[in-house]
Amino acid sequence: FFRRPNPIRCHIRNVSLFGKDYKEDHMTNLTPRIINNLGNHKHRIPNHPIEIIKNEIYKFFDSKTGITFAKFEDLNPVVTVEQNFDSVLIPKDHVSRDKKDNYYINEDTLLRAHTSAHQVELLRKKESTFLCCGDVYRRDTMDRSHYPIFHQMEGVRLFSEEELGIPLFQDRKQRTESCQEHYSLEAVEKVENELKITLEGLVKHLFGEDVQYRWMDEYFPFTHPSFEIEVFYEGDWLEILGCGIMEYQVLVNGCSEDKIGWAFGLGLERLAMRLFDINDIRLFWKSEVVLDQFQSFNGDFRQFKFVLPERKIEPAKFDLAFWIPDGFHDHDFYDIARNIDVDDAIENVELIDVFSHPKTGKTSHCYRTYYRGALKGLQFKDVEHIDTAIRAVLAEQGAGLR
Ligand code: FA5
Ligand code: MG
Repeated sequence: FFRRPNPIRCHIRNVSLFGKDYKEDHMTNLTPRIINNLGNHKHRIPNHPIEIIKNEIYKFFDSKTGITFAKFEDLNPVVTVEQNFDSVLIPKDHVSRDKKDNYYINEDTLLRAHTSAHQVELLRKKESTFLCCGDVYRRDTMDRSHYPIFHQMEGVRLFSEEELGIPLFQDRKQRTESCQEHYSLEAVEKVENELKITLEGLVKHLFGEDVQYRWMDEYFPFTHPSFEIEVFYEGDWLEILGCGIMEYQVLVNGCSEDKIGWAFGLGLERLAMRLFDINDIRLFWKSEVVLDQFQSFNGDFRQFKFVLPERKIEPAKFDLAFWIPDGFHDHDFYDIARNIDVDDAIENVELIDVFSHPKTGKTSHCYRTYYRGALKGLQFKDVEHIDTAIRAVLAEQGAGLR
């Protein structure tokens, strides 16, 4: 399966991944485009900006926190539904399980959508203080800060009653906004404080003491309370990580029911974009150019300047309107486009019009696709064949082109 994907077949049948065979079923939506890039993890390519950020985070945790974090960065991205969702308490009917958002290999197996998929498995191995880094996969929108494959770093730290020096547990009957029902308020305050000091330290370590950042309240099924950190970038707030006090049930699942802990998950591309001013996420996949420039990186973030490729031509725009087949979602369109656009000619896609016909009840979508390479501008003639191939796949899938 390392041949170029056939642009017409949009998803796979039976497939072998890392030496294991998987059967197709009604959930299968993994595409050749993704399969061909599977395991192509940037966090392990020397001098790649993603690897540089990873090492810098390791360096921070090794030198500034005073304790040792075990490191995992080679865990299989093929995970079970149980690992990705159930083990971290994501409810059966939760939207994040949706086929439109994930690459399913079949109903039991998918490509991990977050590194949190490994929390419980590592806890069960008696790891209590660890960093876990990996490539993650999501069917998402197409624009300059979203890519179907990106990299996350997970951090977990557990504390025993002995380490914390105060009682961990108290039956509080009900949870409140700031505390789960099982833990004492003092223990939660102490761990939350430790988490915040650690992550603020990391943000300042990466971006400098005067970085503009803010804490936001969040919700995750596997932490409570939960927070996010955003940093200021290009005139706006950019979300870089989610975190919180681990749900007690996750610790129970991980056979660590006598402890309390914090966890975080951060996006390495987002950090690298902000740090090196890499304003187009596709650039991380242009290894030749990126590695060439990072050859001269000497470890000094404040001095290093990434030179963005100049693209003189404006994006070429194509509009495409069609009656959608049953159950069609905009993420399906992006994935059809991505599967054909193997060289990343598409900069972004916008759903610009949705219209329901009052008589037939049919719904029409209109997408505007902007073609411009991450390295160079593209002309109509360079990309026309992609537009044609997208139309062919849509027609094959029962879309009524307008
Ligand atoms: C999660 O994935 C949680 N597992 C994080 C977490 C771990 C919370 C542990 C609590 C405890 P979220 O979907 O928000 O959360 O993604 C985390 C980070 O990944 C985001 O803050 C962002 O930096 C990055 N990210 C998310 N989607 C994309 C994408 N499509 N492209 C690039 N980066 C992304
Ligand atoms: Mg988020």
